[in-house]
Amino acid sequence: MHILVINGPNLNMLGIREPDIYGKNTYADLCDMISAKAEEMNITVELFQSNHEGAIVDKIQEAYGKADGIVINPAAYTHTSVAILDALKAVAIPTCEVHISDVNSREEFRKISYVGLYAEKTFAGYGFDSYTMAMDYLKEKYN
Ligand code: CA2
Repeated sequence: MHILVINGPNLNMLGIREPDIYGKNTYADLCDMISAKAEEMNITVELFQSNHEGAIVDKIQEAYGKADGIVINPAAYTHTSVAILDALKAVAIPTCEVHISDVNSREEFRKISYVGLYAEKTFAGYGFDSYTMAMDYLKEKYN
């Protein structure tokens, strides 16, 4: 099984600011944790982070026929991007949406998720564990 993990804008800044919301660990720590989890699960994983909406759309399109699952934290694009939603629908790869923080207990605008209209499951508010929970879910259902 091969899973593509996509992280959206500003998540490369993890650990640098707003530790009260996103924790003290860095993006590199997140990548290490996901890679270790993939090894333990005996699956392969590709990690991708971009601050650019179009680059995320390109990456989703490239996954067509290659990835068995997508774990995506679209970050701010969660709440705005019809383009990312359409790309996910186009490739029709099983997808989980993840968030580090509990988006439903923050500002009103964070309660709206375009990606969530396609994702079959959302894990939000579990810190970095949201990612490993999504990986477990996809493996259990699709491997
Ligand atoms: O909780 C999440 O994972 C979010 O996707 C994070 C996004 C936010 O826009 C979503 O509503 C919820 C923001 C990511 C920005 O990350 C930063 C990390 C360090 C310093 C500043 C921002």
